[in-house]
Amino acid sequence: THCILIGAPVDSGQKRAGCLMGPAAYRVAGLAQTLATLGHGVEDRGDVSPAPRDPIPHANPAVHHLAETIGWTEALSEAGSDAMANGFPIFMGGDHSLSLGSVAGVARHAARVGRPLFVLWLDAHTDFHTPESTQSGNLHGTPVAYIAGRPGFDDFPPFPAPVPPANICMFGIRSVDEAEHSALMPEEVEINDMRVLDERGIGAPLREFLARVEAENGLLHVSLDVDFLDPTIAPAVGTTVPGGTTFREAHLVMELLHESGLVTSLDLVELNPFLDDRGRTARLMVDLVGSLMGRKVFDRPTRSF
Ligand code: DIR
Ligand code: MN
Ligand code: MN
Ligand code: MN
Repeated sequence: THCILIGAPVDSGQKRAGCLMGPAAYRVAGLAQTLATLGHGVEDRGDVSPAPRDPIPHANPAVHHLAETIGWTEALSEAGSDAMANGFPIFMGGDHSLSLGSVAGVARHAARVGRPLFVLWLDAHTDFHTPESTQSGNLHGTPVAYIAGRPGFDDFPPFPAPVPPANICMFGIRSVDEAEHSALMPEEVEINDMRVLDERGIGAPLREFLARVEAENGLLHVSLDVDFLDPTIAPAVGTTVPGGTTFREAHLVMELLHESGLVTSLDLVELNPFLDDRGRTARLMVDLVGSLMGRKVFDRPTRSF
């Protein structure tokens, strides 16, 4: 696989400074070397840097950094769409507002090649707010709503070919705001919250989703938020929520994704290296990418999902 690293040092989607150091931390933790060792080509396109813009006010006074976030969305959509034409983009964040742009770019490519897009959202949160419904005003809580084509993003470029909610699957969910909950209830988004993982394990529901992606010849974008992981193994994130996935659950997800051969793009988001403990969260994220891209202990038949 030709891996294209795209630095997205986005820090404007939330209020705790530090995510802008994420791309540097992934480089220091050896992301490129990990991919090369697995036999992949690696092209680091450096960090995206949108032009500065004048502030835009919003009817919801809590919303902050709206213009800056729109700038990132446009720049990352362009970078993502270009990279999809040449290889496998890995967006190194940056907070989760970067996915407004990364997934928009991937969706433009999917429309271009005439294939349906599926999105796997690995997160403690559903990120289903609109700029109107968010109480924190943190736009990192909004990308899934944008991707699904919810109204309320009038200041943003229209999302290209919105992803049908039934093509969006979430794992790790354990923190949902009331407005997100009521907006999600009537939608067909597949929400595997932590209770589902407790009852069924993570492998069975993931296999079911992958079978749907394969049956429809879909492209699959994976968005991995650090807070998907339990804070005891991944402390470097501003929004820790107890009761997250374990080391082995997370690696199993990545191994099954590799065996499926279906993943076509990846976001690594919300790493705040300023909060890390001797780089261990950055290293864990890089190791998870290693599993996603084919590292294994013993060979198993591929397509065993
Ligand atoms: C919360 C937190 N739902 C908000 N969202 C986070 O501020 O909208 N997403 N942390 O990753
Ligand atoms: Mn272009
Ligand atoms: Mn998130
Ligand atoms: Mn989260």
